[in-house]
Amino acid sequence: MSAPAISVESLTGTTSSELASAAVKSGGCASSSCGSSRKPDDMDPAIWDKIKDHPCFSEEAHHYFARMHVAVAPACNVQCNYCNRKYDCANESRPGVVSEKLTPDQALRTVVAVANEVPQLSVLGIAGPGDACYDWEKTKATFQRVANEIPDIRLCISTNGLALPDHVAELADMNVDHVTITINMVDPEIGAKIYPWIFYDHRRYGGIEAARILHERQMSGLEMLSKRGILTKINSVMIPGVNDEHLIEVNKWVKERGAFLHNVMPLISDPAHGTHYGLTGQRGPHPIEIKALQDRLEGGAKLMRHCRQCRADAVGLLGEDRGQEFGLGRVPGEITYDGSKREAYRELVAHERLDHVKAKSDAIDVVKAAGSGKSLLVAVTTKGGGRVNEHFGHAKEFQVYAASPDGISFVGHRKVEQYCLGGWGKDAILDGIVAALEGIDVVLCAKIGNCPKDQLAAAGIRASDAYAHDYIETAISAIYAAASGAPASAATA
Ligand code: CLF
Ligand code: SF4
Repeated sequence: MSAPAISVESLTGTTSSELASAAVKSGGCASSSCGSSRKPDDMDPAIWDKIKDHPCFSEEAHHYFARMHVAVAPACNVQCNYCNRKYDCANESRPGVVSEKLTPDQALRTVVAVANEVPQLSVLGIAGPGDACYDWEKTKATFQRVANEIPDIRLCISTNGLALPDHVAELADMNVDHVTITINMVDPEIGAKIYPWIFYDHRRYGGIEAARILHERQMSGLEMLSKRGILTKINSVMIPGVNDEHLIEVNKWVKERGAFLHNVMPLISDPAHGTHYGLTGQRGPHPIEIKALQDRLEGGAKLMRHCRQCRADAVGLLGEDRGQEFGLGRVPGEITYDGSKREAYRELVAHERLDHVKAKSDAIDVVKAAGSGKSLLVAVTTKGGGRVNEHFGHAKEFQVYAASPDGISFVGHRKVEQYCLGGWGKDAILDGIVAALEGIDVVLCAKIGNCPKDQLAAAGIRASDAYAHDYIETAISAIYAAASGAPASAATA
C-alpha cells in the first residue's frame, strides 16, 4: 500500500484550505454519506459513534485524534500512597509538575487556541492535578464554557470516584459521555494499604473504614454511569505485592457493573517524587509483569493497552505532548474559535480510515495465509495516521505489535529518549534505545542510518526503512510473510 500524495501524517501546521484540498485529492468528500469511518461489525452503532474519535477509548482512533487536558481542578478528597500533591494526579498522569493551573476562563482560551492549531483535537479532558468531581465547580464551569464555544468537542473526566455519585446527573446533562474512575481495589483491607485517608461528608476517615466508603462510592458511581449509557473506563494502578493479584477480582467486579474498558497502569514510585510508596521502597511492576497480568485478564472487561500515562496538562496525540506550545503566555488575551482546520481534517481522516481498515484486513489475511507458526514482535516509529512515518532518530516511543498465526495486534509502547538531536546521534542514548527494545525482532521506521542499524543488528534486532509511509499493518504483514518464506506476491498483497 503506497502513501497518498498528501496524507494525514502531514497535516499539522497546514492551512484550512490546504486541508480541504488534501481531502479532495485523496478521495475525501464533504457529503455526509462518506463522512464517518466504518464501525467494527460487532459493535452497537451508538457506542461506536461515541468512541470513534476518542483516542483513549478506541485504539484505532489514537492514530488520528488528539486529547488535551486542562489543569483546572487542583483540590482532592483522597490521599493515595502513590501521590504527592506537588505533582500531577498519578491516577491519570505521569508524575510531573503541572506547568500552570488554570481558571475556567483561562482554560477556555487555551482550548480555543489548541483547537485552532491542532486539527486532530477531539477530546477535552480534566484529569487532575486533583479530582475533577471533588473540585466540581471549576470542572463544570470549564465544560460549560468550552461546550458553548466548541459544541462538537468530546468532554471527558477522570476521578477517584468518591464524589462521583453526586454529579452523575449533571455529567449526563452536560453530555459528558466518557468517564474514567481509578479503582485499585474492591476489598477494603487491600484499600487500606493504598489510601491512608479520605475526606467525605465533612470529615476525615482513615484505615479500612475509609477504603470501604471509597469502594462503595466507586461501585455506586460506576453503576449510575452505566445506567445512563455513559462510557466508563477503569484505571487500576498495579502495585506489586499489594493489589497485583487482586486486580483480577477488580476486573470481574467492574465488568459486571458495565465498565467499557479496563486500563492496568504501572505504579510509578520514583523516590524523587516524594510519595509514600517512593520513599518506602515500594517498587513498580516490570513491563513483563504488566503484560502477564493483562494476558490473564483477557476475556474479562475489555483491556486498554495504549495508555501513555499522560500529564494533567498534556496536549496532542497520545505519546506526544505539545502543552508547552500553548502556555498562557503564548495564548492571546482575546481569541475566537475557527473550526475550519478541524473540519477539513475530519473529512480527510474519514477517507483515510476507510482505506486503513481495508489495508489492515488485507494485512491480517496475509499473515494468516503465510502458514507459519512464528510470532514476531515488531516495533514501529510513527507520528500518526497509522503509518510507518517517523525517522528512527526522531522517535520518542516505539509502538509494539505482535504478528502471529492469529493476526496482528497492538501490544503496547516503549518510551525512549530521542536519539538524534541537532543532526547528531548520541551513543549513550542509542545504548538506552537498544536496551528498551529488548525482545523485539524487527524495527520499522521511515529512515534509519547505518550506525543505529548496525548496533541494533548486533543486538539481534533487524531494522528496516523499506516500508516508509506504508500502513503499519501492511508493513508488518510483508515482514512476517517474508520471514515465513511465503511467496513475494503474498507478502505484498
Ligand atoms: Fe484524558 Fe483520560 Fe479522558 Fe483520555 S487520558 S481524561 S480518558 S482524554 Fe488516555 Fe492519558 Fe491514559 Fe488517561 S492516555 S492517561 S487513559
Ligand atoms: Fe493524588 Fe489523584 Fe489520588 Fe488525589 S486521587 S491523592 S490527586 S492520585
